[in-house]
Amino acid sequence: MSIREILDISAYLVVGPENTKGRPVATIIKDAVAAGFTCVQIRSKVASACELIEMTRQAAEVIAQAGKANEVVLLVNDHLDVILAAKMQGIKVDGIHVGQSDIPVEVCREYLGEDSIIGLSARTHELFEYIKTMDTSQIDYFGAGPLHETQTKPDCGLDSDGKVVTRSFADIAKLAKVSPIPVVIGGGVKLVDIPLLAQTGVDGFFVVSAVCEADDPRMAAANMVETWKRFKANPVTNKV
Ligand code: TZP
Ligand code: MG
Repeated sequence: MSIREILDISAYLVVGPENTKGRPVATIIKDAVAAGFTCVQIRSKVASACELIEMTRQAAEVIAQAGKANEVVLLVNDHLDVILAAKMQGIKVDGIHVGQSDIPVEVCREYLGEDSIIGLSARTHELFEYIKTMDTSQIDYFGAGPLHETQTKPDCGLDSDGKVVTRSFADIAKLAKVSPIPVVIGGGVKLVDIPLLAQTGVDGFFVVSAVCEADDPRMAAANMVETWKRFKANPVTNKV
């Protein structure tokens, strides 16, 4: 079965060496995967291509060691070249996550082939326009947000007036309803947000700091996964 068919973005970790409080990226990924995270994206604005390839190798190893190579998806942010190099070295990397000003989706698809995952992020209001006007058939999911302003990516949601525009649960629910492809929401997401987010109808949440900066990343990840599952399974009877 194609990795695109088993894609599960319900609990999605984004991680790079600048996010882990000095702890190895592979250790954080190991904890998150053990706790039930379903998707991992390597994202770094400081690491070199070589370092990114090495991080991807280690991430693939810890996912395989957990017995989840065909279950947990491994993606790299932006760097198509890193993914191609990693694949040439036999590393199991499943696809790319790009923003609207990164390498175009069509180019990613051409180089990565039909059996790779391509995620695209954009501001929530831009996604409404995108859905109306663009062909989404080459994209596997949308990343959107921010739910809250976040120090991890201070420019997330920044408008032309220099103000950060966050998204309401109502906006997110509307996006979930109109999107032809799965939607994952992030940007300042913490455990306390999970119940309402799960009830918007989106397919998942993504986090950096809530797990990567936690004193106990495994416990933080497990609490988020458990809460998400609980509120997805039974949104009405659970109390927020
Ligand atoms: N893309 C949009 S917001 C964001 C990314 C990578 C960072 C989210 O980080 P945090 O720490 O979960 O707010
Ligand atoms: Mg990008």
